[in-house]
Amino acid sequence: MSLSQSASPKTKVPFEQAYEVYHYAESLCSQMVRIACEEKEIAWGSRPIMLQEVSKDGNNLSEHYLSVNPRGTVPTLVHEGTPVYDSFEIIKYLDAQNADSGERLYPDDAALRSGIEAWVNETALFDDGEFGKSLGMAIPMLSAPLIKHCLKQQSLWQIWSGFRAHPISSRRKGFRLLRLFPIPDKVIARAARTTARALVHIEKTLAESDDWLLGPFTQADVMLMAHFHRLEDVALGGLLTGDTLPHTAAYWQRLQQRPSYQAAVLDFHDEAWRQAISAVFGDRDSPMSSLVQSEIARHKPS
Ligand SMILES: N[C@@H](CCC(=O)N[C@@H](CS)C(=O)NCC(=O)O)C(=O)O
Repeated sequence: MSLSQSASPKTKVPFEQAYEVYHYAESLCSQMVRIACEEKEIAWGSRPIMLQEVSKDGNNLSEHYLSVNPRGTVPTLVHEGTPVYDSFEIIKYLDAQNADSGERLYPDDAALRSGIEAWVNETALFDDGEFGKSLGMAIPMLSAPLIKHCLKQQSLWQIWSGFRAHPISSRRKGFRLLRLFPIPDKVIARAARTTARALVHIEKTLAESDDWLLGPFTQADVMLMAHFHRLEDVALGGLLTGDTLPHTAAYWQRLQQRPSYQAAVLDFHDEAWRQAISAVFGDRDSPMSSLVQSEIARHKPS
């Protein structure tokens, strides 16, 4: 089974700048690609997209955007008219095309590449992946209460018709179910356990490197920067401060100090998403916080 559509033949799309990114301000995968552009010091044209699950005015399933990305997901990189899909592939593509500019995010060194690949597998959001299995497939589940809140701002009719054309059948169904029914506890609990295990793995890895995840700053750090930001959005940011995971807490501080965090993440806020965060969590910790904490305690080396 192919987890990526990057290998499919692509039709050229109109373009004005060499690099254009179709993206949604608050999407995890869009953040990853914007961070990579900043780290690579690449000038890019912004093509903002609104997601149907965030607003009734969403245009990711419009005829126009489906002609750019037939799966209707963001981000898409368009390089001189050629679309490139999947954030984790886009980052490698940007790095290969601009090897001499900015940070080397996916260096030639074979050992480093295999380390990066393992972290890409852990942190990527695969279109057809199993939700809850890895950090990349768990974080969207932890975000589900925010998406549910946004979906509830839309009428049942808007949901029904809005998602009718979603090219990914599991999402066509999933967004409608999320609008109608409570999120099953066991789904969220699995995501919380996976997140805890991944954080302990990150902590152990950092204990040996104490700089970036694999030594030099790479694609793995780009992807984690976006995930950690999302943990804050879902009121689990407390896991990244204090003494629970000290190496991870210090690493998160270092990540936030990189100019790319400001330029590619903090500078791209969307009102509907921010409003969902304050409506769902306010100033409270996530109800998942204690479960994640106890799982961390179970897996953490004493
Ligand atoms: N494999 C893709 C996943 C992209 C993806 O699922 N993006 C989300 C936002 S983070 C999206 O577009 N959601 C809209 C939808 O599924 O309708 C990637 O890595 O870029």
